Amino acid sequence: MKLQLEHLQLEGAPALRWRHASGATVTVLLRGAQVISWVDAHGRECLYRSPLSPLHGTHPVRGGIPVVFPQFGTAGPLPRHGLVRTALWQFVEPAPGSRPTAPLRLSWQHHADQHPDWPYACTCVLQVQLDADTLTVTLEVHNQGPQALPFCAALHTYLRVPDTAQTQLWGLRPGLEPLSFHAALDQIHPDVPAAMCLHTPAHRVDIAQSGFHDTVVWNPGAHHGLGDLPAHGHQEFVCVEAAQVSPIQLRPGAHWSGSQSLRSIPAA
Ligand code: TA6
Repeated sequence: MKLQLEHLQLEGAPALRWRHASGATVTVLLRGAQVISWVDAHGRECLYRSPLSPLHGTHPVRGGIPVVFPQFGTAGPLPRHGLVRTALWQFVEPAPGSRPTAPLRLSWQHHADQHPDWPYACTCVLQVQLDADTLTVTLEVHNQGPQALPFCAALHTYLRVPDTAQTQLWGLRPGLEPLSFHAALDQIHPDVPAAMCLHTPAHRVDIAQSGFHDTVVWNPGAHHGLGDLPAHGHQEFVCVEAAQVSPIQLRPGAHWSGSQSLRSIPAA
């Protein structure tokens, strides 16, 4: 299926939108290579984005799929969740003759002298693969320096739900009761099996990950106090994040990649 590519400005922010023949679309900001919208073939917006979070400017956009790299949270000297989610990425033009369904790629390059607290040379590529009911996002890291590259990473996915009170996350661990969302929670689940499901009465999203060892589940709850989230915004999303919270040491010249695949399935 051919993907139609559109370059656009959203609230003054450069973005790309790909449209699948099924009608599904994905929209990605060049800033942060952040997916900010995924509409499935049934016309359902599957990701949450806060109406109080502008797309332009310097603050991270709250919603969609923020890319976390090379630091997770505040576990290190860099800004929370690292450097790349507010950086300008470059769209990688598809090679001539590449398949029409080739994943779409954006790249970010860092030189060892660019940031005193992170003296490493690397290139990251974010790949976005869109099908009728599935979105797969892959983060690739290439260590271009002479020493091992230490990093953590995550795809910090905000899955939109009608009401968190009627939402359950299945499959975090075999035999574990599904996770419900009646209060703030911020959980790191190591070594998650491959497949999970975010279930609501009218819809579910099957979630699979590879390369990332952990899954982080987050909802800020009613007393979130976040200036870029409406008072009741916490009721409209659950973050299910493919994450590598424990640091990876990537050998010189080596590559690493991690993916999250999301499949949107209306209730029968
Ligand atoms: O992934 C969960 C988390 O680390 C939470 O602790 C919370 O900080 C959330 O990420 C959002 O972080 P942000 O910097 O986007 O507000």
